[in-house]
Amino acid sequence: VDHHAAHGGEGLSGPEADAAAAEAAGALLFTRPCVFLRSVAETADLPPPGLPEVAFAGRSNVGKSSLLNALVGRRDLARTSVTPGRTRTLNFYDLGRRLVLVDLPGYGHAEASRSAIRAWTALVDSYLRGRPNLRRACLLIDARRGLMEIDREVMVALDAAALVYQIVLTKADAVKPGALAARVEAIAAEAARRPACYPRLAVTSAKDGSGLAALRADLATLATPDSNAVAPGGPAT
Ligand SMILES: Nc1nc2c(ncn2[C@@H]2O[C@H](COP(=O)(O)OP(=O)(O)OP(=O)(O)O)[C@@H](O)[C@H]2O)c(=O)[nH]1
Ligand SMILES: [Mg+2]
Repeated sequence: VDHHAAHGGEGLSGPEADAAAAEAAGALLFTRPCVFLRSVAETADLPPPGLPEVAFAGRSNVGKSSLLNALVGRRDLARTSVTPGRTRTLNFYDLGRRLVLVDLPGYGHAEASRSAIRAWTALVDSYLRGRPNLRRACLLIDARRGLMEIDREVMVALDAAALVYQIVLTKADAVKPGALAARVEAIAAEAARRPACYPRLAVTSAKDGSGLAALRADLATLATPDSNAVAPGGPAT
């Protein structure tokens, strides 16, 4: 669609202009420096609640760390691996002092021991349920597989915690467009029946960058306002 032709050369208007403005705000936020804050293996070590937080949850190997890196445009901020279960701690990253991104350890790792599963559940559960500044969980789903039983169990737990969560499909590059569209439709229908599930599905690829601008725009709405834009008592230095 040629937006300029459609609107008499006056540029975007209406929903398209809103979407473009939201993506610009998202792009601005996500180009700000992202720095590692801390790794947490025990509930007692959680940082005191401060800035709004967004957590990235999902099955082991779904692409949580890769997505986080892709969102902030860094190759190696969050550690990724071909070995499932690589991320074993909650890893906190400060994005421009406006939003904290939290990389969670994956669940559903086939080789995980019972005690490891219990430890995951206890730590992640207490974080997800007891975090007043946690604004949203991104629930990552592998586009090649779709929702699995364990994902549904997590959705039930998130619904019970009344924590808003957003489904983010990962690895969209690895699925043919027709199959991807069908998968999105099926998951959206299921998501619509979940009380705490955010209605907008994100369809992303850390590999080719698709869907990242829209997700950045969504997440930017949760950040604290830009403190450099309006500083009481004069501009920040
Ligand atoms: N094709 C494709 N592969 C991806 C994409 N994102 C991640 N991967 C691959 O998926 C594997 C797991 O990625 P990670 O980002 O480490 O996954 P994770 O969810 O953080 O894994 P854990 O920390 O073990 O729970 C790696 O081999 C990545 O290269 C993507 O968008 N497309
Ligand atoms: Mg990881």
